[in-house]
Amino acid sequence: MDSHSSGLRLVERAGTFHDRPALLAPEGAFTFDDLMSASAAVATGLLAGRDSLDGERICYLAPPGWAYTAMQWGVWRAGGFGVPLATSHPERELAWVLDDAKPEAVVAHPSLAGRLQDLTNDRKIPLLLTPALLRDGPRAELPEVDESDPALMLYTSGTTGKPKGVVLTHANLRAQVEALSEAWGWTQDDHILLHLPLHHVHGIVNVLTSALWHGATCEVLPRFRAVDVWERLARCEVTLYMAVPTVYRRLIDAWDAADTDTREAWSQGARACRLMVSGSAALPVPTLERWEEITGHRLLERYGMTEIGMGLSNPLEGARRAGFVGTPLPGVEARLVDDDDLEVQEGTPGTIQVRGPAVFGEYWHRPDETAEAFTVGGWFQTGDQAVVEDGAWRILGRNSVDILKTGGEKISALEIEDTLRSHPAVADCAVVGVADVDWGDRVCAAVVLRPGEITSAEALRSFSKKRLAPYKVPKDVLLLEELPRNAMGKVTKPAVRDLFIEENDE
Ligand code: MCA
Ligand code: AMP
Repeated sequence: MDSHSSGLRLVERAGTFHDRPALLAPEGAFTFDDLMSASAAVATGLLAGRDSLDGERICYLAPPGWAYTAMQWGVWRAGGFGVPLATSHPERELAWVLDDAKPEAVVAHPSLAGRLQDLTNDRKIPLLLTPALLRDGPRAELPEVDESDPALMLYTSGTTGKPKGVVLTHANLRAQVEALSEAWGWTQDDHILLHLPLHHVHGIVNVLTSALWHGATCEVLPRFRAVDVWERLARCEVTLYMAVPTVYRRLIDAWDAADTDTREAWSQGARACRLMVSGSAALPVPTLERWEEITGHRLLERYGMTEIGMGLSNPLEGARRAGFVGTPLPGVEARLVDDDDLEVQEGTPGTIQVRGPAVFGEYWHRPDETAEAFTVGGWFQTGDQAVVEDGAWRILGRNSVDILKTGGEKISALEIEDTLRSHPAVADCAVVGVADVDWGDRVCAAVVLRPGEITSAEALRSFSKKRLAPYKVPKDVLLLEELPRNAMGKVTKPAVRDLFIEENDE
């Protein structure tokens, strides 16, 4: 019998689900008892004789699945502060997180450890491997963990260039999960499919943690492939599905490309689900409509953010209005304000502010940015604009042109510009998001070269690829003589965007 760490409601609940299936992962099938046992082993290994990790950061890098989950829970049960690393990130991005989070140890799955070897050596951080931590052996007494302690650090892009760490406590995570529990009707009998990256709230909280909180089953795919998702749905076991609009678009394309019998089997499988959710970026109405045609499901669109978890959601029962994200979830206070921070009336656009137990407390070691993010009364300023019409919220866009959303990934145009400017041939550049049916915002860069320098769009893309997460790499690069500027000499981003639209129209 494990010594269940108490204090964490998530872990206490898991202790009551015993031999119910928790994860169907690429590594095999695992019950809640397995998860309790493996996470206790991980916690014991991380503690190495100490009473508690006392909020020390532990970074972990593992493919989505069993080792990842056992690691996350092990860090929590040892009193640690988990920092999931992104499997898609090149060394430069991983280095940024290590230097910012300053973990006491990094844990890696053997298949990914090579990426961290030099980084951890240079920084003298111990690099541990998942099999060693998962090994069976005597278990330590695990600490009491306070729910106000930090649980997860998730990196998010802001207007200030480099990503910053959002500190979410166990209490924040619990509030985020509880807000969705009733709203989306979770039960033990749910079976959810997971292929979203596990360094974001969407995959970690809405899918993985919510499933485990409810004693439901989470089936993890090694990566997203449209055909794999359809084939899993076609088995009629999945009850819940959540994804970003780009994924629904890809699923529609795969369905359109399939033969009649396959289409029928796939659609039938999708119809067996009880709920399908879209979020992380605006769901185009044509995608919503086409999905409804082929599966009978009217997608439930909701609005969230790393700093707040989920804020607004269409209803489980009742009308889901196309183009709208519903109303505040239970436990979430939300309002719309004008530039003077005064609440606006229904029908008037404003900036969304959110308050409540799910909202984060701080950006890691960034007191100034934390203070700027909140306004009088403890309201978090999301930077998103919306309007309420007939009681439902409609997202209008962001206050900043420099924050883009591509395939559900939030990125900073300024960070990409800084990277391009570090290329010796680049004199100046401007990165913009151009509306795109597949990606939402298509990342495009207009670049002016230094006099006499020669390079190609492809060379600049591969330069970026070595330094940035793949989703930040500009899809289109336009070499220009000069950037469009206003009378003050400032680059006019809407004019840059128009250049790409003209280019595509040709
Ligand atoms: C991959 N690529 C991308 C993206 N993903 N480019 C732009 N935007 C992206 N998001 C690049 C690849 O590196 C590759 O580049 C090319 O695009 C095609 O790759 P492909 O294999 O087709 O892509 P994929 O690996 O299938 O990924 C597409 C994806 C993925 C499945 C849509 O991006 C994804 O899972 N997105 C979800 C992200 C997410 O969970 N966001 C939630 C955060 P090349 O051809 O040059 O090699 S938001 C959040 O958590 C809040 C709280 C919320 O509200 O939910
Ligand atoms: P992230 O920082 O990655 O958590 O992304 C959060 C941002 O995604 C929000 O601030 C919104 O701009 C955007 N977002 C999330 N859900 C939606 C949605 N349903 N419609 C439009 N934008 C959304």
